[in-house]
Amino acid sequence: MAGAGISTPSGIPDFRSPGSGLYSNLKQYNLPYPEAIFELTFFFQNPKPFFTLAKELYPGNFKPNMTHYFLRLLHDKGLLLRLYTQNIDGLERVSGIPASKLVEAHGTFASATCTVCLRACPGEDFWAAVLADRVPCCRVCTGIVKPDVVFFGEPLPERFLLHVVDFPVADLLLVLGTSLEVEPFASLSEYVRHSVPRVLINQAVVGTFAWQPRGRDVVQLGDVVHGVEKLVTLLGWTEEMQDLMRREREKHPLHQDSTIDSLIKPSSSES
Ligand code: CNA
Repeated sequence: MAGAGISTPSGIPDFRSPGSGLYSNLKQYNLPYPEAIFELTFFFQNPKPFFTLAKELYPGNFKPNMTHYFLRLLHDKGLLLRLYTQNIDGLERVSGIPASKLVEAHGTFASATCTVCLRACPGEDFWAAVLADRVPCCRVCTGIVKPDVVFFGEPLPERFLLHVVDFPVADLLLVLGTSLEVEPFASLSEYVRHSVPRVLINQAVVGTFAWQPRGRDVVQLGDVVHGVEKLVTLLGWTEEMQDLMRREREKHPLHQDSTIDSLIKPSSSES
């Protein structure tokens, strides 16, 4: 299970970290409250803040870090049953984990749909508009096109139901970089058998690790990359990890050296 904390080392802020989190940095958008950026009612009134965020998360602006590549290595070794992620940045896909192994529980920017006629919108149309600071509209009916990111109150993708078959057969649960505050995702951490070790690597003790800990829980506090590095060393996988990262970084050089700073500090014309 993964959350925004696995992508902060790639330069994408999480939601809830005080000071650096996205929610505490959205004031300049005059949102009635931070969560409004992911609410349909607000989106239809003013889609601009959301599309500013979308532009920042344009595939290619950020690259996976060691945590994503560690999960990829688990897959290469045949050890990854499934990766349940709350992230919408697509870095799990970029790291080379196949879609069949992924449950993007809160959706993805990889596809987009018209909010009126529900037709799929070609990615190139959608991104051309977003990168030009225009609100993307459907070619057919001119309705606003929204990426397939799950907003508050929207149903989760059908693949989320895979948890019914995955969690009872898992023999290890890794929980990485999440506050375990968003349901129903957070409760997945309780669905592995009680004999199964659960490993939390996070800045803070969260969710059931805090209020209903189990005897075989392991908690590694601090930076997620540091925690993963430690695990990789203990497993004796350091060299393989470095080889994989070297190969992948050659394949995926950054399109541009961007950070999400421009979202946090928009130009005065936008504020
Ligand atoms: P969150 O609620 O913001 O929590 C993040 C957690 O990660 C917190 O407990 C932090 O302490 C911890 N954390 C942050 N950085 C690190 C680090 N370097 N090392 C260790 N721990 C760290 O995020 P969740 O994912 O739990 O919340 C669910 C929301 C966040 C989902 O709906 C996502 O779509 C959404 N989100 C996604 C992204 C992304 O795609 N990268 C970014 C921001 C928010």
